[in-house]
Order: sequence, then C-alpha cells, then structure tokens
Amino acid sequence: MKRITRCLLAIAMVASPISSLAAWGDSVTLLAVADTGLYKHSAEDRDNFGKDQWIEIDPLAQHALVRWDVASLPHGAKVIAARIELSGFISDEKVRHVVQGFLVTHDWVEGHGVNIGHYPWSGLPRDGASWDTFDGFDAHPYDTWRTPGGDCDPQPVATGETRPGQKSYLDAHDGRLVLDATALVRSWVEAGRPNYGVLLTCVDSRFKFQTRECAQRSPRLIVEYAVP
Ligand SMILES: [Ca+2]
Repeated sequence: MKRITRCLLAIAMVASPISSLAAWGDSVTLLAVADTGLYKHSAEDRDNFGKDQWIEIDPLAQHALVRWDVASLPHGAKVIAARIELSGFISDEKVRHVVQGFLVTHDWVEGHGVNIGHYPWSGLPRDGASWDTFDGFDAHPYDTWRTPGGDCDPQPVATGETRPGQKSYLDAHDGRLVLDATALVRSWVEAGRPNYGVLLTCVDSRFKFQTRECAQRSPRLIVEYAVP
C-alpha cells in the first residue's frame, strides 16, 4: 500500500509546475569575458594586471574581478542553479581554502597590465582597474573606487571551498574550486541588477587561480535555467 502511495506521489510531483520547469531546464557554460587582480601596495595601489595569467586573492590586500556575459540567457529565464568554477593552485593542501564572491556595484575596465616579476611593480600599463581605480589611473586619475579594493555589496552571494585531499593543482582532471553562485546570477537575471561581475576574496588564506588569458582554464560560469 505504501508503495502505491509513493508511486502516486511521484506522478503528482511530475505533473506539478515545479517539475515541469525542471523538465524544460537547460544549461549554458560561459567563459569569462574580463578578469583582473586588484593588489594593494602595487605601486601606490594603481597598477593594473588585466592580462596576467594568474590572479591571487587573500582577505586583506588581494581581490579579483571576474565578469561573464549572461545576455545569452533567454528573456524571462528563471535560474535553477549556477556555479563558478576556478582552475587554481593551493599553496598548502592542509589548509581549507574558502572563497567568497560579492556582487560588484560599479563598472570597471580589464586593462592590459602584466606582472613582469619585479617588486615593487612599476612601469606597467595603468589602463584598467586597480586597487585604487576602476578604469585606469593614467587616463582617469580621479576615477577611484568608493571603497579601495572594489565597490561591491557587503554580503557574499557566492561561496565555495576546496575539498579535503584535493590536489594542489586544480584543473579539469583534479577538479576545480566550485562556488555556488545561484544567488549572484539571480541578482543579474531575475532582479535586474547590473552585471559588473563578481569580486572574489579568499576568507582566511591565499588562493591563486588562472585567468581567461589561459583559455583552457578560464574562470567558468555554468547556469542551469528554465524558461516558464
Ligand atoms: Ca584578464
């Protein structure tokens, strides 16, 4: 008898509106269209690293900006789930790396700066976002963030962490660092917030990941959605 009840319940769920949404669900994988690191102490906080192949993040002085173009999602799409995937490097496998993402509230420019391995950094193109400015200090010295290190909402809308035992180098084979970004993407797609990308920080350690300049390991955004 219980078995029959369960069967009837299952049939009822399939016929429900929620299940029909899921049945029409689709997914899209987006590669980053812009990314850069924001580093405090980088030649008075103004150097840009928009063309670097790596970004390092930590809680105090290193942030990342990453943006994807979500315009390919159909008008009226409902976001079922979304996740960010990062190919990265763990400096200490015993440390749990927790990464948080915040909704960016001001537009920014990726720029063409590259870390040439000298410290303190200097002589780099300053034509894109830095710790201090959102569109390049050389051309627009007064276009500073309201909050140095990037303007964003105070509450995180994406969170992820490394798994215990995950190898130091995260790629397509060893897995990636995955952030649940459902709330973030809903903010853009359903709540109408402007898409200026996400600001990433590492909560209590350092985490380094590869940028879109490394095409095979570009930050990815996977969105599962339904069109009612
Ligand atoms: Ca970049």
